[in-house]
Amino acid sequence: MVNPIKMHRRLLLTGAAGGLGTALRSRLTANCDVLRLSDKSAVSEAGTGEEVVLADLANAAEVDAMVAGCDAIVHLGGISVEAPFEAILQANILGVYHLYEAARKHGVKRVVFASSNHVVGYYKQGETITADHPPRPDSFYGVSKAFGEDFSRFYFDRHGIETACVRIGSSFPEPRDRRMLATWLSFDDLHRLISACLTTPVLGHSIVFGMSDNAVTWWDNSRARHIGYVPQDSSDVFRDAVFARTPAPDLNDPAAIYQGGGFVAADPLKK
Ligand code: NAI
Ligand code: 15L
Repeated sequence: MVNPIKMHRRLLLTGAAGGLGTALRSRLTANCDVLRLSDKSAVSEAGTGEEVVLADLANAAEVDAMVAGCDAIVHLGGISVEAPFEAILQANILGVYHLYEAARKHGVKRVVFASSNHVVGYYKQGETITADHPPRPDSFYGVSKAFGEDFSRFYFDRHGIETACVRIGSSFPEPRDRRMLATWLSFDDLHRLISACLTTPVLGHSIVFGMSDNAVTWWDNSRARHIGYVPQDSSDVFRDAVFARTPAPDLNDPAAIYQGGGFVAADPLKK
């Protein structure tokens, strides 16, 4: 249970029809007076304190209308897995440009950007990295999230729009495999983290790893203490069950070698 400070009049949630959008929808109404839900796909009817403005992120005019009137943005929308480059280009690269241009025009000053652990997916599972380690994307998808991180840094330096780039690990109801014991982020911790990003007095341009308080981790969040995120959940309660239902990893398999897991082998260029 999260009890966030309500600081925003109208908060935009993109990707509202997706897995995390659906999980956050009920939670984020506590963060604002009006939660504006947006997606390319249909979003179920607005309830109390909600409104729906559909938009394709690849369409600048639709994105402009989606952002108008909002005072902060939680940007989850876009392609969330590996895909052909053209599709990634439209949703994740052009989409980020359209979103930040609309934010600039409409005076939005704070964005929470759903980045991904796949920005650094080619680090090995035996390493611990911080936000200062250079990106090592493992996919076109990971490259698009690295672009979003750089683009938001540019719009912070040039236009003063603060952004938290949340490199989400694996946010699902439960960890699905042994890798996710290290990368898991509960929905409540995701909400805690986003609430912290929305309310910390000075956010600047920050990169934070989106993970719960898991005993095994590859990511060091010490560079993000100013955000004030304190995870309350842990994958550890699922550990025995995950070990019991999954085989021991083949240590020669790239999916077991690299932090990005299966994304390092998902190559849309291979026939
Ligand atoms: P999802 O695929 O369930 O949801 C993404 C939503 O974006 C979908 O509803 C889709 O319709 C919408 N979308 C796609 N292209 C669009 C476009 N051109 N215009 C407007 N909307 C569009 O993904 P999920 O799991 O909810 O993830 C949300 C965000 O968090 C994504 O940006 C993803 O990359 C990121 N993320 C999620 C992780 C997870 O573990 N669930 C891990 C790391 C990052
Ligand atoms: C992601 O970036 C994906 O959006 C999500 O579907 C998961 O696969 C997650 O990373 C992960 O690495 O487990």
